[in-house]
Amino acid sequence: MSGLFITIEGIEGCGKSTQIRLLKSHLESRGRVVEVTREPGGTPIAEAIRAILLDPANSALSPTTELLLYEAARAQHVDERIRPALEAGNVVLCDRYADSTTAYQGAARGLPAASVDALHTIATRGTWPRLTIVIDVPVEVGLRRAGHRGASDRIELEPVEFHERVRAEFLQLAEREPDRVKVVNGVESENAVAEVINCLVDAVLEEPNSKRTYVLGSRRRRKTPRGARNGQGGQLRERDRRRL
Ligand code: T5A
Repeated sequence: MSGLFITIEGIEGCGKSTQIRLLKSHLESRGRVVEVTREPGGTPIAEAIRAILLDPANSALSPTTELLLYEAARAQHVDERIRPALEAGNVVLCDRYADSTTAYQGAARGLPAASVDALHTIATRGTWPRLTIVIDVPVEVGLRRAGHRGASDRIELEPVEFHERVRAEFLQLAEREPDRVKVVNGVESENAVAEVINCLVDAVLEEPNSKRTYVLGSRRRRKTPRGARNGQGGQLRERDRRRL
């Protein structure tokens, strides 16, 4: 694949959509064809799954069902939209991707990391971003910004501690995969945040094509041992990965 896959992550209201809009213009000014998409969603089927996932009326959704629905939406999105765009040589800017599942369903809901990773392998078919930008803001800032938009969705209604666990996991992801995951301070002004992101993206654009897409089996692994979060999870994960 010759395209460039970039994902933007962070807690609710951190400024992802705003920065994706600005980054799209920056990339287009450099002559790149850019496809903007989001998760959950990005295709009609995945958007239909999104409606189920975010509807506050679906409070009975079990954590396992939630996990499987996010991954099902992702599988459709990868096959129908992300891989074709990358194969066409485009830049794909995706508002959230598999790291969100690791943070929300894994760390915050407490589902086993081994199961989450195994489902990532199936849903992404090894399609991983070259660059993931985590826009970091304190939870109260993110929720306040998100709150200005009006009615909260099902996940925004989770308690503050849930969002703190999400934020902590995004920061840990950056420590575990420093080459792929970069943290940007989202409390700065929109333009100041955009400037930092543009620099990070420009650095990747200057790399040779061969470095640009990530395959799960070759992701640069964590400094901290697997299973640090979930006890036996580390061993299970390695077993699962070998089997898949
Ligand atoms: N989810 C998702 C999972 O649980 N598992 C998964 O696997 C996946 C993929 C998706 C939900 O699903 C969950 C996570 C989410 O809860 P969503 O509608 O996509 O839902 O919600 P969010 O991703 O949280 O998107 P938001 O629209 O809430 O936030 P954004 O895009 O981060 O923020 P943005 O850019 O819309 O900005 C929010 C407000 O802040 C202002 C903007 O103008 C806007 O008003 N703002 C700033 N203000 C001051 N300074 C800045 N630097 C600012 N940047 C933006």
